[in-house]
Amino acid sequence: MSLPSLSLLLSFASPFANKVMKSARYLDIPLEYIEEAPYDSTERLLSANPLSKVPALLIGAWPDGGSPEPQTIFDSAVICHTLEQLAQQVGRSQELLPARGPGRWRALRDEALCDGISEAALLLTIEGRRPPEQQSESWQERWQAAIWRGLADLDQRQDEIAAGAALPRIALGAALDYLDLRHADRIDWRSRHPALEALALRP
Ligand SMILES: N[C@@H](CCC(=O)N[C@@H](CS)C(=O)NCC(=O)O)C(=O)O
Repeated sequence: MSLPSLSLLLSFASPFANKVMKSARYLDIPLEYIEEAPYDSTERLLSANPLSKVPALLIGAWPDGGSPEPQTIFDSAVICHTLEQLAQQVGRSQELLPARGPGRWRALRDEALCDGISEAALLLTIEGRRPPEQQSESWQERWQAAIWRGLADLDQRQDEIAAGAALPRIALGAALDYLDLRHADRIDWRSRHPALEALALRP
């Protein structure tokens, strides 16, 4: 069995797209990248995701025919879980998450935690682009506090996470990359949580 054609609509700055790109590399699945500016809401993006968000995955034709119709998948968690299933179907041995049981639930929780850090960091970016007089100090403090609590929680459980599944560590790598890209001035995570560098997976 071979893989269908796989195209990822993405913005290279998006932490969620970064997570999907890293996961695909980890699974050794080739993706075609199609750059989209999500805030332009192009027809192509809207037909893939009515929410106008990246990343979105276009699953095209299967080379051997007789397989499912082309379809689009979002959001990043669903895309990563789908890529893992495709990888298994073609006999790849790498695993993003345990198949079932408490190990899977813990990994999904920690994927959500790292995605939540990325989401709070994204909200900080968007807020920072509003005119200064419209920016809310209290929301920015709340998002920053959520980021710091999330990072501290991962740091405290570093042994458990290091011994666990790949996907939360990939999602952490994407979140930390995004913090460096957009918020290096105010979120110096390396000083407070130096152990996170080695915990993050960046295939
Ligand atoms: N939960 C989604 C979040 C995706 C997301 O928020 N993407 C941002 C870019 S980083 C976006 O496309 N925003 C456009 C918008 O909100 O209109 C995921 O994991 O894929």
